[in-house]
Amino acid sequence: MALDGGPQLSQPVAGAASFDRMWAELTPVGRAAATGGYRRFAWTTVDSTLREWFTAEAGRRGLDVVRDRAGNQWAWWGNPASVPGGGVVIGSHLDSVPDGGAFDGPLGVVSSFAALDSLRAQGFAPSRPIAVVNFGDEEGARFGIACAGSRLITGALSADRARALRDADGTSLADAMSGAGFDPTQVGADDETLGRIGCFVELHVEQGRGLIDLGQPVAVSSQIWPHGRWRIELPGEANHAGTTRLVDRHDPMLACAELILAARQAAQRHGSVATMGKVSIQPNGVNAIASHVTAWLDARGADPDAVRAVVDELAGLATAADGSLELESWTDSTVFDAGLSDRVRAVLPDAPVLSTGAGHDAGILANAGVPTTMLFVRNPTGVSHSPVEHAETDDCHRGVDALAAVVAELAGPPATVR
Ligand code: HGY
Ligand code: MN
Ligand code: MN
Repeated sequence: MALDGGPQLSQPVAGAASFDRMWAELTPVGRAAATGGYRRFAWTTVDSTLREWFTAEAGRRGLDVVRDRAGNQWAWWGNPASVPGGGVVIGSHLDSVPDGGAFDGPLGVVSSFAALDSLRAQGFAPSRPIAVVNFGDEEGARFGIACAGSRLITGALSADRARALRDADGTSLADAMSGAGFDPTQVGADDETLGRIGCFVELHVEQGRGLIDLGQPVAVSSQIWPHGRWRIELPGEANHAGTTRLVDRHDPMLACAELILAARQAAQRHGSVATMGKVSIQPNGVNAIASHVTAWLDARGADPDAVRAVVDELAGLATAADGSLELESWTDSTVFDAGLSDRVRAVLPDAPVLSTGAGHDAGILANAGVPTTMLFVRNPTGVSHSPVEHAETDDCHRGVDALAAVVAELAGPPATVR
């Protein structure tokens, strides 16, 4: 179903055919037949397949692939050390949340390779190096820290803390990296890599209804809401579900239930959003009172003080239940680079400007001082982090066209007339 609105494609996007080929190749990787959702977790065999795919696509285009100190992959067209000020970087991530959608992340990486194909088909010769990046572990689905790859190279996540992170099976990030053939002893902040980035433009599927309600296929992003993750520990006392008197029970599930409801009510009152989508119950038996509950809070909002007010309320409840609430990651409000966004908007005059409540590697880089902005591609469902997430093929092609036009503007020969 082609959606109306937005610039009609003047001619078939040269990158459309390569987009469609790459998309078809990626679609089965890490997809669960039962739900149609994806499980593309960091440093797993699925992740290795995706990284090998990335390297192969770069090789098809004669791009030099390098890995940085977090294992993020950079496919360069041109030598990034050849010009002062660094190159134009596009790309996104390939990993997913549990049972995630097909587009969150991969749309940005595939569109980036296709945009380069489009430009080359038009005979474009860049005056600045261009890179396509695959940021590893953006979702933090396995080890719990979102944007781990970009946080590591910017120093927002320390190497020691990262290496010690453990997944649900107790496997450390360091061991998972080693198992995937990446040496964890080299992990750390990577100023050399950051110094190669002149600007970063991340194309991403929209994770909301902005574009569908505006009848446009592509938007430029202005900012990312402040957002964070907190871990809540609730102790209890294991006992028999049938023989233990109610008065004798210390059941942490009661406090957990109270916190889950309180998160929604506090968010409502403070004009924020919050959910607790992940809960780990020990020993997790039907006929056993839980001995311990660990729950994770995700809270966000346009106003960081309002988000903090929500978290403070929940911290009080956790403490009252003899538990704890600890910050796992926080990203300040991110306003994208005005000058870069203006240049992008000059190239895409019909594109509306949207803020987002979704976190991205673009936000981590922006907060590290890298000139950054984002493009969003229409998602007619408005749903994300779900197999329902979608983008129409025509809109994906329009996204490729838009990204190619942006790269031509940013990496093309200096305009003769400004
Ligand atoms: O959680 C987020 O907003 C992003 O999808 N990592
Ligand atoms: Mn996501
Ligand atoms: Mn994403």
